[in-house]
Amino acid sequence: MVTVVVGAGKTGLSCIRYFRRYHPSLALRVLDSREHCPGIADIKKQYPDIPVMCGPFEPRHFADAQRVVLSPGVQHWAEKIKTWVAPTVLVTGDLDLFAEAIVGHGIATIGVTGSNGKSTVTTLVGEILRAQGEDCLVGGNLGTPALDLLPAPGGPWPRIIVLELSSFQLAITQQLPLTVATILNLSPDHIDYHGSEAAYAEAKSRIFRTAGYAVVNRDAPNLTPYIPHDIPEIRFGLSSPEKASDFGLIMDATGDTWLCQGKKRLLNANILPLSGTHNVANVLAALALVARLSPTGQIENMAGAVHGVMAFKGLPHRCQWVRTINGVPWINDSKGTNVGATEQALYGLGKSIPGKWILIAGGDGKGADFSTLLPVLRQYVKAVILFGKDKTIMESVFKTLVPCYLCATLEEAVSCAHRLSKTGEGVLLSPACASLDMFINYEARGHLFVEYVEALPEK
Ligand code: UMA
Ligand code: ADP
Repeated sequence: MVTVVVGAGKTGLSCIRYFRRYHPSLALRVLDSREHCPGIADIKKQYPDIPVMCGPFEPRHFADAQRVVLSPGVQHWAEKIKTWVAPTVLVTGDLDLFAEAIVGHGIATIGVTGSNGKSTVTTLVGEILRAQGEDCLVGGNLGTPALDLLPAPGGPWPRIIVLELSSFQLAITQQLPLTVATILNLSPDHIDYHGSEAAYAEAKSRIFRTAGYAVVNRDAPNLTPYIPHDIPEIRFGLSSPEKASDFGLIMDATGDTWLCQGKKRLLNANILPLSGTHNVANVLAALALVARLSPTGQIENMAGAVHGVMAFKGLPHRCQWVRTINGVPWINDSKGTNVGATEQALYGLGKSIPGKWILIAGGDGKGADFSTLLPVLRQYVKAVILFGKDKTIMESVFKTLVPCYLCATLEEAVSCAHRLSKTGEGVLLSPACASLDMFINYEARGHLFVEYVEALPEK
């Protein structure tokens, strides 16, 4: 009998490492549906004894399976694979292995999902905890697979693990005990993958299935059906906190806005290093998650927490300033991979310049409804420059409202924006689309954008 690891990407590799360290006697097989899978060479070199098969999945690959572990990018195969194996065979994801491994080690876990802000909040929670002197690790969808956060057998365990969790990962996870969990927000994404907005939301809601506490965004009423009633919650939002345990904003008599828990002032909102109201929400969510880890539900070491928030200047490719040319700021928001993110980037940056923005967008739209961007385009955008697979779909939605320019490449889009821009305006790359039609990932897209912008002549 063999354990079948499906997917030879980062997750598949982390599963192999985990099995070799924790269950070295298990027989393994690795499958990947791609004929040319990027991870194969590494696996063959490091683990020459493990059979690896590339190409379409077939029932024979699973005939002798005793367990199947699916990577997030192939979780939609779960139902099909279940028909190929005996009913007793577990078909799960890497997070189920993680859940099994942490039993009895007394660690606290925080889970963060949502359509946007996951990486920012996950990283910020880690920064706050570390600034408070806590022993904590961060990973999951953020980049380091959850299993790679585990120590070698017999090694020291961290006290806290913070995981960014994607809808792909949650859809396949059966049981992940989280001390505190949150869905930050919910806007359409990955519709092509999950089939419908409801299926996407249902996958996200699985984060609460075995959670101890829920941190709830009170500004997101569309999340209400997905919040369980049987676990205690604390809430965050951009209005005044309703309860003493909740997080929110309160304006003082001098007009300063404060991040507060109940009526207790924590931080002045005007001095936060992260810009945009969406980032104020992200900081409130991170503080709420940290508070809920403690038995009192309060932030125990506020000085450490403030230090952590103030030291965090944001992650690359998220509304990151690149250069100012002739009074025109150029901003890289390559991580704006869905309409909700681009909408918030534009609302967040909108008023920061005297003129309007030139938006560079496009790529793989994942079946999204781009018309939700129309109100923010009307308010803040002078022109949209489109490139990538879904550029003509986007043009058909935007063209009655703003001038649209179609380009074959990102480089051409950057030149076009340079030509159109005037002092007082700004240029924002926030594609509202995935990058995979033209780039390896959003980071490669962001790096190229920065390279092209840095090469532009002064006007
Ligand atoms: N694939 C196949 N056949 C296979 C296996 C994978 O075609 O047999 C394809 C997938 O459809 C996908 C790509 O290969 O397009 C990568 O899939 P994967 O499951 O092998 O990915 P990993 O390399 O294991 O990386 C995954 C996450 N990727 C995805 O969910 C697609 C990474 O999140 C995550 O950092 C990593 O695990 C560690 O936990 C990236 C991501 O894009 C950042 N996530 C999506 C997002 O944030 O929107 C969900
Ligand atoms: P994720 O990991 O969920 O993709 P990130 O923290 O990487 O989220 O941020 C990606 C982009 O999403 C940012 O560049 C910004 O445009 C947008 N964004 C960040 N936080 C929020 C939020 N709380 N609400 C809406 N949009 C957000």
